[in-house]
Amino acid sequence: MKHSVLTAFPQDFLWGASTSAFQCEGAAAEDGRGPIGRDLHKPVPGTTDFSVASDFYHHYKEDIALMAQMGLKTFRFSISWSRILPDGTGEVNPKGLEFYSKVIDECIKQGIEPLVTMFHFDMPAALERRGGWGNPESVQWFVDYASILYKNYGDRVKYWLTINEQNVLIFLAEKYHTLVFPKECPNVLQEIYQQNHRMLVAQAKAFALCHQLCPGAKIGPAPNISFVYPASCKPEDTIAAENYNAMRNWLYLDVAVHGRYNEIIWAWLKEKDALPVFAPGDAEALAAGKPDFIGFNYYNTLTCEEDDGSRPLSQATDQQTARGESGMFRGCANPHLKTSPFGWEIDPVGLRVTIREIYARYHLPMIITENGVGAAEELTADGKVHDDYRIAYLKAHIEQIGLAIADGCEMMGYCPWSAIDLISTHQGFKKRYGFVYVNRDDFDLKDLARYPKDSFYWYKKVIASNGEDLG
Ligand code: BGP
Repeated sequence: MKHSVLTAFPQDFLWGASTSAFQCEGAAAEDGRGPIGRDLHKPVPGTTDFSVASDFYHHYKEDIALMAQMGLKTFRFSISWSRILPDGTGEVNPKGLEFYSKVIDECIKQGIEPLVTMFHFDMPAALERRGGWGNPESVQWFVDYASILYKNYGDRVKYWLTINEQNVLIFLAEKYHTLVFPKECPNVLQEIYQQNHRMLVAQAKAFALCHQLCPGAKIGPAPNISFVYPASCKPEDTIAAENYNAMRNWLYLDVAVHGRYNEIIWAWLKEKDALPVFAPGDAEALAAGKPDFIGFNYYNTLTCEEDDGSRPLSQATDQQTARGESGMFRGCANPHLKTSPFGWEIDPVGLRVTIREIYARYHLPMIITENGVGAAEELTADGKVHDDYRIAYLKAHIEQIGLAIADGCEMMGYCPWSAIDLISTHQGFKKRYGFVYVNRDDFDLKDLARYPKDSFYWYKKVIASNGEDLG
């Protein structure tokens, strides 16, 4: 649809930016924080560990002041479960509680709405030792943790997100061990989807508890949604794309919003003898916990074709690369799209497609909780970073959000990844996303000084004009 007049961004649109605790805080062993699983494993060769990260723990005031200078209306950050509960359950760490209280207060003082993710890829090591999401008690662990957050911060935090990219945890589980597997695991697929089920139940209970303990607050999920295109108009390719969409995207949102499983995935799991087993009360919990909005991370779309068994299936190398599933779909490259320096396809129009599709399916307001481009960057001699490619990337995506709003979709906000430079999930500090350069490398901590990049000043203008001036 071509629009002759574009609808303006809503006046209360939440222009923001995102980070996550383990990727930016550092202070890994400070003030009583318990280790997370990653702290105990060797980092990917050639990349830093997570002990110092961007040292947000000690720079939070300066960082939030920079965010305020940029004009951010919201800051999406995550709380480290093991900073609040070093053992994952039981004794609360007062210093941990205090840290996030100070971060929240600082945001509010600077006129920035905190948008809090409860769990972003950082399961406490103590809980991993007890089996992680493989332990049936994990549902209650998460609910108890959520309850502590609501009771301590619910007076100030109006927007909550439950689990970051649960779908990524699931589809990378076997390859990257994003879940903990029991020693004896005869049916790996069933185990993965059983753990997935526990997370979904935990999330639904966290939705309900939020509404009970924090009246007026709003809560949503935060999956990574990559709409899947069929490689051609061959009908079988469309079936494959529907399968892939169901498995990667809709399974998570169908349960979160409607409290029931996606039928395509249910049928596939049944055929594989991998259906999750419901504990007593699970069905009721899924039906009772409802989100107020949908948060989703968007980096690109994916493309696939029919898997007719004639060629090997593509393997996912990371969260944004198309993969294959025997008899369901075979991921392939999209010849119409360019890729980022780190190999991810770039598809701004796909964001509009994704927004329209999510809205058609769920009719809830949406906030984009991550979107951005990673690049290797260097400071110039005069302390600048000329990230024109980031400006071009974000501009193209914001234009598409504007078009989706004109299409009638309800958008609450946009939080690019990331507010400041931080450590990539598996490519270290050399893959930077921030509006603010953090002066360190993978193995040289330098002075950790902050330098606004060109994109910082550009985004400031975008926000000041409420999305009218995209430069
Ligand atoms: C998302 C994660 C983030 C973030 C981002 C960029 O999947 O939620 O934590 O890291 O991707 O990915 P990467 O760091 O792998 O480049």
